Amino acid sequence: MRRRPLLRGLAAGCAAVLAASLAPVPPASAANPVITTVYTADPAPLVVGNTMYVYAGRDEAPTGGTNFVMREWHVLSTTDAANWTHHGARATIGTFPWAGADAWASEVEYRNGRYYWYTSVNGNGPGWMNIGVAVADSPLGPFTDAKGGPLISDSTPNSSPLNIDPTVFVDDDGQAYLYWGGYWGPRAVRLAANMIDTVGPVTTPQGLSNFWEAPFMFKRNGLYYMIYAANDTQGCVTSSSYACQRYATATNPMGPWTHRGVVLGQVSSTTNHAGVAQLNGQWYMVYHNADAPGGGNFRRSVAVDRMYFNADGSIVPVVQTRTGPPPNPGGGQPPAGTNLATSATASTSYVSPWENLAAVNDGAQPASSADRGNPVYGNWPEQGTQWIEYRWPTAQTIDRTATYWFDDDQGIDLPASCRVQYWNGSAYVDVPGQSACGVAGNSYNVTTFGPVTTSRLRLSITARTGSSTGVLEWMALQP
Ligand code: FUB
Repeated sequence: MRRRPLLRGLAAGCAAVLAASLAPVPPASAANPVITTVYTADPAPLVVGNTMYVYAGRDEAPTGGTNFVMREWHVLSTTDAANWTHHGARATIGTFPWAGADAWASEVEYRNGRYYWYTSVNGNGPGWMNIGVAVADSPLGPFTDAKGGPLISDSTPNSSPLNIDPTVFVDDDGQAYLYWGGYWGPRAVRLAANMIDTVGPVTTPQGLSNFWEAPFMFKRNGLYYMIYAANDTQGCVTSSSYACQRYATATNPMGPWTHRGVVLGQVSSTTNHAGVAQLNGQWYMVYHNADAPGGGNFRRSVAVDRMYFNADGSIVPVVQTRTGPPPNPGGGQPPAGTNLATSATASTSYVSPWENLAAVNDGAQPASSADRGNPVYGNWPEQGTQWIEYRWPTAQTIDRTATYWFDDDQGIDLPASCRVQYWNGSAYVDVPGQSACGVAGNSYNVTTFGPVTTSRLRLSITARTGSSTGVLEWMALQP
């Protein structure tokens, strides 16, 4: 097995197990690194509603240390990508009775009401690093060992030269995939529905050019993305002791992958480990560096910055900042007034069978246009102009509506345009004098007009070319 200086400091023998500290620390101010009270590394984000949780290992190496000293996995969270709460250690080596050292990179994935924390950890048995899995009913735990032994170990057929850095992705059809690996050895396998067993052979994914370690998988607009650490000097890093993040895309979750370039350049620590998530409608990369006071290669800290996509799905290389992103609270407050929509009967030109028309007037408060925390209305795969409509048993007087659009970043996009209409006794016509029918995401779009008295109000929605549309909430307000 080849080793390079980057990982020469192995914390073998670190059997001390620290009790998890469950007391949250008050929000830190917006800046990179996001917290400086402890050193944190290998961040993996998970968005639940309008909260981004980041699962990270804790670096405990002393000043000048040349080995990893890692015994705990911590949780950080934010609702705006700028202000962070440190929730302390939520899992430790002691969470896995069969393990003894090296709480290396991890990731949490949600499935069927449970949160599965996949970890790199050194077992007490033969071999070196393993993938373990703990489970909890909440993103903050308490987490307990889900399996009683490693999910992946050196004895797993075709395992990686270094079994570390798990990334788990659950696709829309419910199939889960595990990728992991180090020492240039990426590996992939399907997971069973229970999330703690593998199904089928371990494969070696193709196309992850210059893969070194630290894969992270996500999906956007139907395309699968894998970011991963590479350490080549062909456009990646100045010295192969360091690493960058390259990325590849695929139309199948098991690959083959097409390498697309560097997405995060060299950072101030030798290791480079990152994850990607969308919060309140905006994309972010979390990664680590050595920028905290007293920081170093074994005293790393988590940072966050915005991530942008080009129209062709390629990623604009992330710009590392010391300020971090501006606050993105998302949501937006609904306009004041009596919402007559909640007493109306809704109908539509089309609703996808797996979506729910009742979403439009259920009174739920969206966290963002991507929020699936409450029912959503969508009309995929229909395109062109679609409509939703309210009817009341008796005429109502209305002078404004407020629309919160749904945008799943896949087949459903923000619309090109919309109009508010009412039934004039023989046809639907535009409500006269209406202000612009807004199509912004992540907020309520208020359309005002002179009071109209009607028992039938319609929102006519015209999609962007090639897309369908959706609505999280459509309010009809009394003057
Ligand atoms: O933090 C320990 C190891 O360093 C991780 O597992 C790797 O990804 C690298 O960041």
